[in-house]
Amino acid sequence: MGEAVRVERPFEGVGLVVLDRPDRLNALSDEVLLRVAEGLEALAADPDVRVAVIAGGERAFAAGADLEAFAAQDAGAYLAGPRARAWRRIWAFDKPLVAAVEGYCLGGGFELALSADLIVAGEGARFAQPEVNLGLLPGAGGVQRLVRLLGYHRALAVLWGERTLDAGEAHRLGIAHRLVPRGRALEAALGLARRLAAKAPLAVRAVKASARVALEAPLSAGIEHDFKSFVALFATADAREGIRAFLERRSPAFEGR
Ligand code: CO8
Repeated sequence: MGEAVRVERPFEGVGLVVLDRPDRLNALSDEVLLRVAEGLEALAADPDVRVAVIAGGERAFAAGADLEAFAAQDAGAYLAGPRARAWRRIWAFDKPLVAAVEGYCLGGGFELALSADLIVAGEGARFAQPEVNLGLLPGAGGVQRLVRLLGYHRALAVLWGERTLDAGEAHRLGIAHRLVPRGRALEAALGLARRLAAKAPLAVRAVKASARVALEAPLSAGIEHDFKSFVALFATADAREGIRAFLERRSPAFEGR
């Protein structure tokens, strides 16, 4: 694992990916993106990890794509490189992923945060998509996700770089699930991860899979998917345990089976 990205297991059930390239405000080089993808895949494959958190530093979650690296590439080199696939690998992470955002969360950095399921923002966080100022567009899902999140008109103001969202606005608009004092996003994200890790893991992951279907499928197909998923969960030992624990007025002990 390279130095720019660390993968840790801070406590049972939770994995942590930290972008640690503060001198470049965590700009997303090929290496950083690859390490994030590899880190998440390692956490996905680890049966002891139920939830992951992705975090940057105090000044920046990530200030977007590495523009020095972009300057040295043409479109052919970009296409042949690992970036596009790395983004798909990140989106394919199938356990809950919480982003802890402090400071700048720009361009590809904003898209990385939007690739998570929940965002915890520290006051002082700033979200923007400045790509059009560079002759680019948010090519890693930012346009599609922000239009779905904010609606067409509000999203365009952000996507044309006319609107930077501070942490409070991001929270009011539903982009950030929680707003916490500056410097407390990681702590709050880890607390959230710990709570999610205590829930029935197969059910938590099935909800994420269903939510992904909801993004793509017509309503009737989505409901059909959810029904099948519900029946599959009904057959799990964890559902037996969860229901029994409720009736016996005790905390459930879920095993992920
Ligand atoms: N790439 C490379 N280096 C960067 C980047 C970046 N994105 N952002 C900051 N840095 C570097 C600076 O060059 C500087 O380096 P040095 O100390 O050697 O001069 C260091 O980080 C600190 O930055 P600043 O001195 O600029 O700090 P300021 O506090 O003055 O400003 C800003 C902070 C406002 C964040 C400013 O650095 C900035 O505007 N950065 C660029 C932001 C940007 O435009 N990001 C979007 C990039 S485009 C993109 O993300 C497209 C993604 C599309 C993905 C498609 C996939 C298919």
